[in-house]
Amino acid sequence: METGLTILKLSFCISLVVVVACAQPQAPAPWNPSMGMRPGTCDRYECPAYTLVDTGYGFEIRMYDSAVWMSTAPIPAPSMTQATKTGFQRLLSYIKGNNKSKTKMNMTAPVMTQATPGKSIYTVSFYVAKKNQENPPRANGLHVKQWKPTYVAVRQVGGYVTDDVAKTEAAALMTSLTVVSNNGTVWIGAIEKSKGKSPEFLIADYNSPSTQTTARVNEILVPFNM
Ligand SMILES: *[C@@H]1O[C@H](CO)[C@@H](O)[C@H](O)[C@H]1NC(C)=O
Ligand SMILES: *[C@@H]1O[C@H](CO)[C@@H](O)[C@H](O)[C@H]1NC(C)=O
Ligand SMILES: CC(=O)N[C@H]1CO[C@H](CO)[C@@H](O)[C@@H]1O
Repeated sequence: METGLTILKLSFCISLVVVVACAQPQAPAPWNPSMGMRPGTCDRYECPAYTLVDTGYGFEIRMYDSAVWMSTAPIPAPSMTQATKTGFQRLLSYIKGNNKSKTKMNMTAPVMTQATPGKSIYTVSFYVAKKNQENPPRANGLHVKQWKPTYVAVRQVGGYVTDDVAKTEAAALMTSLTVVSNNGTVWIGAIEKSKGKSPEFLIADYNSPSTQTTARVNEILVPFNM
């Protein structure tokens, strides 16, 4: 009887433990847990420079150098993928010389898309090649954005990033940042503190439209201040 009760108590405890364990936030397994996969496009095109600050399971913390980016005006679109395509066409035309000084510029990567929370409006940006950083040609409908050195939490994602994938992966990135990193830091605190000052997240697309699904490298970026 006594033993029976103990077993009952024990199994009750075990099921409690299981319930508690299940209630913990669980990030989907990262596509690339080791991270640090250099997108192939960065061998052909100039990519913005950064310093790797820290790594952890499914994330990287980078410090991007100060740089000039070119951004579209907000684009209303039915989806992020559509907005990225539309924005990319505008920026491509810009670097091909459709600008006020008719300057041709080198292609760069990635194309960054920023969603406006709760709205189907997106901003698409492009890193300006080093040669044109000092004096980026102006163009109708495009804005020059000077980025200060910025901390960014990054998660790499394969395939095509739809709005739903972006939301799931951004949430997974946040969950992964609640865990101690390789250098012993828990980064989520700094990120939550700078919420509101930085955009929620950006999607970096490194692929040309013809890149096979399996070879596509995208990144979810969450900028933050320290
Ligand atoms: C593109 O980059 C190459 C190599 O850095 C450079 O020689 C060339 O002048 C650049 N072209 C333009 C249009 O900026
Ligand atoms: C981890 O890296 C960050 C950024 O360089 C640094 O601020 C922090 O002190 C490091 N933490 C440890 C425990 O080394
Ligand atoms: C998009 C844009 O601003 N295009 C301009 C590029 O430069 C030419 C020539 O000056 C202008 O006609 C375009 O309006």
